[in-house]
Amino acid sequence: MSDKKDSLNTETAGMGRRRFLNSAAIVGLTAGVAACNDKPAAAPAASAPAAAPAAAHSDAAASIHLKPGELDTYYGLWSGGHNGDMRVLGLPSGREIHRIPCFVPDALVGWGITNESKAVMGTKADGSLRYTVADTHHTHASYKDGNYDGRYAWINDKINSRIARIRLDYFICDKITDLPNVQGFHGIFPDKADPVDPNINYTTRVFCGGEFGIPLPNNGKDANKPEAYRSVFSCVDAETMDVRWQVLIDGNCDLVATSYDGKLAATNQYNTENGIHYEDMMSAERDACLFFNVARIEEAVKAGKFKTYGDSKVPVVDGTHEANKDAKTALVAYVSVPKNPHGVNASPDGKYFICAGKLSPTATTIELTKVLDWFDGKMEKLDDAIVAEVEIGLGPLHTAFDGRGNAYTTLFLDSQMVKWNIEKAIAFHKGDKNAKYVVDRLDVHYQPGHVNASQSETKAADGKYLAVGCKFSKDRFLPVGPLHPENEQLIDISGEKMVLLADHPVRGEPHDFIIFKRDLVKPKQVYDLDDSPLAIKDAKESGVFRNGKKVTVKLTSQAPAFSLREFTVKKGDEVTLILTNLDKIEDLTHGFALPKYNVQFVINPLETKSVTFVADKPGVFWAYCSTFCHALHLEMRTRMIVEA
Ligand code: K7E
Ligand code: CUA
Ligand code: CA
Repeated sequence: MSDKKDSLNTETAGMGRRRFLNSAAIVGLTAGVAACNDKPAAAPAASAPAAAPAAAHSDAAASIHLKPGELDTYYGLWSGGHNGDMRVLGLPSGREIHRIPCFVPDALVGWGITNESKAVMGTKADGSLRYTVADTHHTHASYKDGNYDGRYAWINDKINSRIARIRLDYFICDKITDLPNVQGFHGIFPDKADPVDPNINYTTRVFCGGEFGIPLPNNGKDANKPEAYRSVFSCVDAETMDVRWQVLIDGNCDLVATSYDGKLAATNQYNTENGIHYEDMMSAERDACLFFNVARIEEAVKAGKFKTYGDSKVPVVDGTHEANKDAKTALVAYVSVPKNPHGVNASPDGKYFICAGKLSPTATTIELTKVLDWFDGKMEKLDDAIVAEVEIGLGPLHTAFDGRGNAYTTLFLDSQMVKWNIEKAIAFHKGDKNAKYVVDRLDVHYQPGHVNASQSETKAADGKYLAVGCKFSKDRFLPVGPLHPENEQLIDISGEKMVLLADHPVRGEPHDFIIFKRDLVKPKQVYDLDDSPLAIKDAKESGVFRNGKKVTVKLTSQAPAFSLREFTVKKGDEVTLILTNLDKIEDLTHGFALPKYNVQFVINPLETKSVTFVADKPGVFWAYCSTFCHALHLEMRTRMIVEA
């Protein structure tokens, strides 16, 4: 296919070197793997398209350069990778507007410093943080009527198996939950409706895929028994953030998708083999996409048909092959898909899940009504739910949609985006060999992983912009030493052909993101005093309040002064300082920085925060406002005096 592919390139510079690298990578990845050595020659390429017209390119490019003062039309919520936060972008400009700290401390807002943030993050008995590293991959937001409703977003931490919730009214993280029985928590997806109650047409559950098998319970006893290593699929309550239930499966979970009717959730699986080493994990020709029957699982939990492991009280139902042979009672269906698949994505028309092949050059399209037919005993062979399994290129990973029947899949090894038509792929699979399902190919730079389009995973997919997370940037930016940024590329998908619009460098390693219309969220810009039970509602309530060795300092801020000019404590006191910002004007944020005590945080209008520390160093300490707020900002200080 390479020759045909070359005719589609709009940029050819560097192509030879890249193709050389790719072939080397393929040889490494596919040694002894017949399925992958089959060049996807049968894949019909788009009919000899010319390079994108220059005029179209410059028009589209112009639309992403906003004039000063112009606002973007879309929000993007981006995984912050190892920074453990969520990035908020404006699109199409690609400007980063905000970062929401979740799993890792943040020096600007005092995340991991204030008592409130430590309560969310979790502390050890001595008050220190449990974890200060993270690896966020996947982020998704809550739904109503098949579109985002602006309530919540969620993001995972793969390292420590935690899920964080972000409130989209204040753009802050308000809860973090540990998943028990899980290591390598990877994919997340909220449900979009309740499987039983038709009145619940919004998100009430978040499903989480556990990627690494571990001995259950993981108590050091079965480390050398491969058969004891298991993975579970988890359901978290969207409101309480408690883990409702888990499903023990054969093989592993990777990424997650949910149906629009709430009946099905799915995870792709690359380690059907339950292998411990990578050679074991790629020994089988096919793996699976697992479908969870949500209503049946919840009935089984209600009926008490579950186990628990170790200290965890979370009910775990049996989703293994052995226990799920009878379709009429099965909780889980194992649909066979080619070798080590990656992403699973739900098409915006609600009909299909698409599982990308990764080590197979294919995308598998699974029709959801057929999976339900199997559960209902109306269709005998589960694999008949596969309505297309077509070759699209090398290393397919993730898929986005334009709402016009087209899918856009990243090809990691080919360093390309491929646009393909789902109904034509189904026709081709059925035997219509003239069905040209590949619509377009576009080189990206380089090795793309995640992809998402504006409104892609909603019923309101609008097919305007596509963002691609490229894992390697190589020569696309000024060199900055050995650690390269990644390259996020923006592509115009409003026409038949994809048009590359922009490169954006990004610090590693974001993985997933969503893009939605700006009017779907209505952020508040000022807190409410009642948001905190500790709020000091009147500056006159300020003061130092002693209870033995425990001292509470109550302080308010109003530009350009703190309510106390100074406060005195004694060496050895445990000091809890509570600060309310009584300024109620939008954007009037103050900071509180206390030298030598490792205290720094910001307080937004009408926000209250607190910190607790032991006054172990005698002396005078100038606490100052650390956020420029007023012409007298530098003068905005208070003195902490610690008596020896
Ligand atoms: Cu493909 Cu974590 Cu979604 Cu990365 S996973 S790319
Ligand atoms: Cu208050 Cu600067
Ligand atoms: Ca495998």
